[in-house]
Order: sequence, then structure tokens, then C-alpha cells
Amino acid sequence: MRVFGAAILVLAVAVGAVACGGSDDAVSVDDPWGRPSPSSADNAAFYMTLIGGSSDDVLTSAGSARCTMTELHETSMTDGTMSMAPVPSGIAVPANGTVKLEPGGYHVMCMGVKEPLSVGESVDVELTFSSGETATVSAEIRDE
Ligand SMILES: [Cu+2]
Repeated sequence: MRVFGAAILVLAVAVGAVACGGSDDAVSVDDPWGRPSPSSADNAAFYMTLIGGSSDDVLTSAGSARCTMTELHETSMTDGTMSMAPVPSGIAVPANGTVKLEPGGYHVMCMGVKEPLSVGESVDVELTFSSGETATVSAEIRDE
């Protein structure tokens, strides 16, 4: 009986923690990362998972001090050819939804890397949303 009581207490604490996290109304960012910039190219890309807050939002721009210019891009496959294009309207993040920026899809394009991005370092990426929210995330550079 005593064991059962302890289990109830643990469950109550866990539920409390989840409810607390869910009350946040801004977009949150999970696992920001980037690929190392190859020495032959001066472009790099950042990826992350955007988790919607309590209302719809749109990631409208991103920036990093390490890039001369930064754009939001989407990679797509047309007739077997991989190409990417800017998404001028931004990346929509639905309320309580999840949007992944990942290789082969949406990404933050870093054009004109000022100094190579090396595996193991962390690069600050600033995000701006249509709601006016801004966030600075630390993208871990890794070989993936
Ligand atoms: Cu791109």
C-alpha cells in the first residue's frame, strides 16, 4: 500500500511539470543544429524543430553573425533534381503543431560564411516570428 502511495505522488509531479510547460504561448525550439561548412563552399545551413505555442505563428526571418546573408529556404525535388528556393512568406508554425527544419526540407540558409563552421562549436541563430517574438538559439555544428 505504501508503494502504491509513492507511485501516485510521482505521477502527480510528472503531470504538474507537463501542464507547466504547456502554458507557454510562444514558439519553442528544439534541437537547433547545423552542418559544418565544406571548405569548397561558402554556404551552410541550420536546422531545428519548431514547436507551436498557443496560437499560430510564422517564422519570418533568421540571422546569424557568422553569415553575410541569411534566408529561409525550402528544398524540393523536381523531376529528380534537388533544388532549393527562398520561402518569402516564412515558415508557418501552427498552434501546438510541430514543424521540422531538416535536410531535404526547410532550412535556415547561411550564405557567405564568414569563417568556417566546425564540428563541435555552437553558433547563435536569431529567429524572428510574425507575432513579434524573437529567440536566439545555439545551433550545435555536427556531421550528420
Ligand atoms: Cu538553402
